Amino acid sequence: MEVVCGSGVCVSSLPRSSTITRSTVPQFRVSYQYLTPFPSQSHLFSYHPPPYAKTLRARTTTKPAIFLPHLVASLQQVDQTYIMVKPDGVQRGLVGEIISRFEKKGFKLTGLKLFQCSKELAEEHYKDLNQKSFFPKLIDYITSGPVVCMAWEGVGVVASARKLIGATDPLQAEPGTIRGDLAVQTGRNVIHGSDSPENGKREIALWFKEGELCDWTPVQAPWLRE
Ligand code: D4T
Repeated sequence: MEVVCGSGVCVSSLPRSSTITRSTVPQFRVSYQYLTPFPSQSHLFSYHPPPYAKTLRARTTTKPAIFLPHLVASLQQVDQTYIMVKPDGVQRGLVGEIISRFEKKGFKLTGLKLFQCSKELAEEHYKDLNQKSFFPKLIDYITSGPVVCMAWEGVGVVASARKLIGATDPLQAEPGTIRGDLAVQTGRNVIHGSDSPENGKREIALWFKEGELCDWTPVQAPWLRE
């Protein structure tokens, strides 16, 4: 499979500070307006020339090709993650500290509520673990008091949130992570974060009702992403 980079000038080979202009990539006009997110991965395997391409000396390829700007765009995909301050985090007064870490990182909060969850909801949330010996204790713990449910949005938010949270066992979690700084035991590890973009969507749908999420644009957005 070939990566198409305009006239053979590979964008990733340019110095970081390079501005991509017609002079750096003379045969195709590459501009950031083509770096918008695409809904389907299939877009990575085709190149649809801009309307004015007929006037340019267009190169054709018969091989399946990944067009680099499309690939870059796919890496810019906005994801959602479900973050939950567990009952120990609420009881210990860590809610503000935890929210603050995600805010300071630059992710967007789209849902937030204090909530006493039912046994059924906790069991559905952790259904993948229902054969584990610790499952009954886990359900008791999650339902032992209110939790704070949050939906966060951003490019790479799922993986980044897992890094901010740290390892499941707080004693193994790096200092600087939430669990590394604020907890000492797996059974009281203060916070949950979705482990994949798919689970992010699933868990947000599970914990939030329609109308509880807020679609908004933070004023700081242009100061976070170019
Ligand atoms: P969550 O899902 O709460 O974000 O935790 P992790 O993703 O980091 O870890 P996990 O799914 O393996 O575990 C879910 C939950 O179960 C508790 N647990 C886990 C426990 O009480 N004893 C254990 O031995 C393990 C592995 C802690 C987190």
